[in-house]
Amino acid sequence: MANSDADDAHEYPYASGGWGSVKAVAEILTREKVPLKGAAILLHQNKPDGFACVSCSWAKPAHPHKFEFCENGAKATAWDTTSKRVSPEFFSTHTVSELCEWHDHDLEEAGRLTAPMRYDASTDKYIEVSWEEAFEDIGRELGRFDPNSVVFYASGRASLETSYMFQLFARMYGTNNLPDSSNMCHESTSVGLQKAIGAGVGTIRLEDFDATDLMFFFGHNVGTNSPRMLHQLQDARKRGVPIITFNPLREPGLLRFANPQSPTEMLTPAQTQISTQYHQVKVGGDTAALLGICKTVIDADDEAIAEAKPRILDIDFIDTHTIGFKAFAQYVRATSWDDIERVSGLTRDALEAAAHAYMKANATIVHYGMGLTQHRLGVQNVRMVCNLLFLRGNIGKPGAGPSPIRGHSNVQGQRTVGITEKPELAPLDVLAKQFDFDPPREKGMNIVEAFDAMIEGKVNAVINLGGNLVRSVPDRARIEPAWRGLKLTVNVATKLNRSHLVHGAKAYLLPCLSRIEVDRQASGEQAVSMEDSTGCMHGSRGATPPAAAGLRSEPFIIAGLAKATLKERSTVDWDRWVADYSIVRDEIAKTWPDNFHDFNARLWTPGGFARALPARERTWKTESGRAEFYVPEMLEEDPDMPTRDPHALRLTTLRSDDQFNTTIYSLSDRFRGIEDDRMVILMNPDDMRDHDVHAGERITMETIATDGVQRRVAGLKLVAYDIPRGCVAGYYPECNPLLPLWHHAKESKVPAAKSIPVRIVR
Ligand SMILES: Nc1nc2c(c(=O)[nH]1)N[C@H]1C(S)=C(S)[C@@H](COP(=O)(O)OP(=O)(O)OC[C@H]3O[C@@H](n4cnc5c(=O)[nH]c(N)nc54)[C@H](O)[C@@H]3O)O[C@H]1N2
Ligand SMILES: Nc1nc2c(c(=O)[nH]1)N[C@H]1C(S)=C(S)[C@@H](COP(=O)(O)OP(=O)(O)OC[C@H]3O[C@@H](n4cnc5c(=O)[nH]c(N)nc54)[C@H](O)[C@@H]3O)O[C@H]1N2
Ligand SMILES: [Mo]
Repeated sequence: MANSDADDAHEYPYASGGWGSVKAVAEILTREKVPLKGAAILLHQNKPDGFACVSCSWAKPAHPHKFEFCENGAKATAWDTTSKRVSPEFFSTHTVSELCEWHDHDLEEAGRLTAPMRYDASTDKYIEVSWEEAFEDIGRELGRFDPNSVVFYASGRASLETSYMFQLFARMYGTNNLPDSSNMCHESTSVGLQKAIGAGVGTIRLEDFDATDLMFFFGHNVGTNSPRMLHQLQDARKRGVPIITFNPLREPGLLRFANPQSPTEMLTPAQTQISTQYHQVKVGGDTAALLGICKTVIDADDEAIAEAKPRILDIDFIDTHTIGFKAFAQYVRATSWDDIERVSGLTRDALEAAAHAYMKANATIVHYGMGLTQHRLGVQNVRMVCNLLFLRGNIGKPGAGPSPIRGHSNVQGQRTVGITEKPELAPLDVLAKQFDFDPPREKGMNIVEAFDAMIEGKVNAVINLGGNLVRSVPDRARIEPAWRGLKLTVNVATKLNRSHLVHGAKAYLLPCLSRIEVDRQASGEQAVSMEDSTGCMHGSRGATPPAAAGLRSEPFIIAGLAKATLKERSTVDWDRWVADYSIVRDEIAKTWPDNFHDFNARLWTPGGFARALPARERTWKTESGRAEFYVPEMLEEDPDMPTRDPHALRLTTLRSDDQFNTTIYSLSDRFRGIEDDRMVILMNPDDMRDHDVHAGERITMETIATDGVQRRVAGLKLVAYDIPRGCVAGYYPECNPLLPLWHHAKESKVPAAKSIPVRIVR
């Protein structure tokens, strides 16, 4: 069983941050040939009047550090400001079939797209077209389809302004088919928190870091995926706040941090220990682990009552604000420690140690990421986080609350401005009045439903606002042929990726400005905005010249598509909106006055302006009007796991230190000590012995499923790793062919990418 002491972190050669970080930034600036002048733009990153980083969604403080960016944010900036170009000449020398043979990394590494292109079947090449031609042709095609056979996908990077225009375009066209990257990510949060606290988002803000006494970290790799947050963690640690981590892998970024912005820490070996307890929970063991903590707390409260001591539970909060406590407590009492230990892979002692810290703290935050949401029972995991918080009233008071750490830089904001396939989440009546049209009322398709429909031949076209779906979604071998069967694929993108090459009968590539770039329209330079992980809205202004004269902004492209498709059916003056984005912000404010009143006036508020969040004030917009406890359906998070099969392994899929989702910066993973190879499987050495394989061997992995479909990935090199027995880890997206489309979270339909039942092929 895994230990719970984080002191023996010395086996790792690197702390996150530190000199390794500085070196990695220098390397990518050189590799991408970012002009020196360009490197200076890093100083504008995440500043109140600068641009919002295109990487993660972590909060941007009112008083930023001089360098308010991290290694990975700098890489993302370098990736966009590269001096390499994929121009029409590039395509004239490479056929699409040839490019299909390229590695994903090489496709994006080739540089920024520069001009609108259409696929030409006779030459098997992309050829340049004018923007007008592209819009006209796409509009004509869309006019031929049933709107419900068209999917409008948004990857979470596009601004609030662009996203608002995109959903309005889709709805005026006639569909709620508005899936977004959230469907593969924090949808379990949107569903779970909505039911538990009546808000689909976390409730903490930056100031809560100063008031908290304890933080939990479940299944998020902060050092790689939201590194700027290390500053707040480090400050809290300096105040003596414990951090308790649950993660199957000992992630260096969760162990120690050397601040690359602090000269003293860089010159001396001073590093902050991040996690004070580190629990290597089994993959899929979090519900059981959380339950073990709850059990200790409830038992201690029973004892306190018996001995007439002060209560451990916040009984006032439970009585006034919640329902369902009794049933939950009954379930907790009835669950045996044997089951908790078996499923979590952690000892009772370890879980009691976590519980004791929890019982001492007056205010606790629970941070979590994909390690909780991407499971068959991912929604249950989120509800378990709430159960734990409710026991001691840890929500709606300073320093306490659930903290889902979002992915893409505006993924939370896209939802806030109407990108959703669920009609009940969009203010359709308001939109109907505001724009004098009849919005579609039937439910649209989420990602899993859209791909199911595509496999059945029921989808005609996909309009992608960013993203790389043939790589990011499950079941590659089944979805690629379906994608090729589409009549039309339209990709608004900055760089070439696989989904542009595996294309529909008619295919367009519409290259857009990155938000790092100056966006000049008729009324002058434009700003856009996004919402961070803590529900604060920020303005963002581009700082570098556009990568090419032929590029257009995302609002321009959406408006062009909308005009050509909707023609006289449209009641929006799209040209006016494109000329001046502040008009779009005024419209957003009209649709959601609570969140966005005085939007333009508040756009540059240092630290952002906060959305309305009733749960923060202990107002519960749930069905019962109270915060709702939840009784878990089962301890095990993966009902598909054949737990009695001795060959079965649980595969979790991860990001490396050198990628942004499907964008692979390099093949190495510095923190995990893996060099130049992403086709790897991390495995416990004892499991290797039992499965009769050895480190360095290349194996074929296959999915265990009863649907008759063979899902295999060959050429995976085994790496001996400190990971719980029975669990293995591989990289996303390389392992996605192993993930069945139907293996997704109940209710939220998030693909269960963190627990795939697999075995080694003999
Ligand atoms: N540099 C960089 N930044 C990013 C991204 C990126 O790719 N690169 N992606 C962005 C996006 S869209 C997102 S959603 C976030 C993703 O950020 P994360 O939420 O960190 O997602 P992953 O990297 O997939 O890793 C999840 C972590 O969960 C652990 N884990 C795996 N299975 C389990 C489990 O069953 N239980 C527990 N407790 N832990 C588990 C893994 O060891 C890993 O540390 O980051 C965002 N930021
Ligand atoms: N197995 C497994 N699968 C997963 C996950 C996992 O952990 N494991 N994670 C899931 C998660 S959390 C997510 S969020 C999804 C992400 O899935 P996607 O949204 O499909 O993928 P991204 O890699 O974020 O999209 C990258 C592409 O976006 C385009 N792009 C970049 N910047 C811009 C821009 O400014 N504008 C526009 N229009 N385009 C731009 C570029 O062309 C780039 O190639 O993957 C999911 N899939
Ligand atoms: Mo994500």
